[in-house]
Amino acid sequence: MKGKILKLLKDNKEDFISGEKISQQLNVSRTSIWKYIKQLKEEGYNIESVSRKGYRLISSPDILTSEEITPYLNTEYIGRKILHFDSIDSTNIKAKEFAQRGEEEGTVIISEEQTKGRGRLGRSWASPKGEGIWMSIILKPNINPMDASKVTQIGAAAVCNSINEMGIDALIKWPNDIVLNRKKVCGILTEMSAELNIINYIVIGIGINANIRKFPEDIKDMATSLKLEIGNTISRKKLVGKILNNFEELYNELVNNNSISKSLNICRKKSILLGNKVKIISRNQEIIGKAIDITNEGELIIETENGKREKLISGEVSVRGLYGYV
Ligand code: BT5
Repeated sequence: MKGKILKLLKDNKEDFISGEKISQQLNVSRTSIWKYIKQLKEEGYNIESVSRKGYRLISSPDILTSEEITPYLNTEYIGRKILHFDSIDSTNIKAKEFAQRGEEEGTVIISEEQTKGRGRLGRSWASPKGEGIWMSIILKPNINPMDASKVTQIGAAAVCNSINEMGIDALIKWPNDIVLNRKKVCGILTEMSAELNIINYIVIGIGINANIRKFPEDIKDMATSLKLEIGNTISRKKLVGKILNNFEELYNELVNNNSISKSLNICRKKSILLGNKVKIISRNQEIIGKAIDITNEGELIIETENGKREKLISGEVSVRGLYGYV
């Protein structure tokens, strides 16, 4: 009901809408309307109330709720349900709990802040309040569990495309980073629950440093935000809308045609690695070589100094350039 009242206010932004009209249109009592308006005000909506005239929405807060994101969506099922939190440990952890309990494919968990944001291999992810996009999408594809890492490539392509659509020239560092001016602006963490042959669910967590102004000392040299690079505050809800739209289109190719060719084309075209010398750091060794290509399966091909070619599956290794971080 709160969402419906908000929609009425948004649709009548130019004028006051009377309590009576809201009550008639939504079949809700005047007292309830008053309570919902109070809640909306607490969430940061600036709503003018004038007796005998009614209510008028003056401004909306910059929060990533379903009501704020839905107007930017043209998806069928991705993001049609958004669960928004003010502060939680990690959207991936929450998404896995929901997926486990039967939550449908496409549901998105977003939090303004994560207190235990997670990176790969138990690393942590800085997720300050209101300054980033910390979200996870629940997926239930009918694909081979071996192909789950392809979802990371889809996510990277969707994020990179969306940032590019905002006129910002981001690149992809295989397999899971988006990079701007040689610093990390986004990380992706794909997690899965599966049996031998079937996937129970996949959770793809996307963390974007949208409007972060200052980073902790330990990552300040490798991390950046869109705001720091372009000098403007960006609209987080618009960017979330774009990402979910792009994601659905690219993900549909995987579920319908068992292919990620569109995503891979973006990953290749926007790769910061291809053609460059890179250092592969795996658990027990380091390899130096040239990044040659990304295969149709999403693996990175490296040519080592003795001319040998190696295929790397995402998640297996970290890739760093020889100079600096990327
Ligand atoms: C990643 O791991 O890049 C995956 C990050 C995924 C974060 C999202 S946010 C929503 C969802 N919920 C979660 O709990 N996680 C996902 P990895 O490649 O392992 O990189 C982690 C490393 O990046 C850390 O060890 C730091 O060095 C660095 N780092 C931490 N926070 C960062 C930030 N905000 N921006 C850039 N780099 C960061």
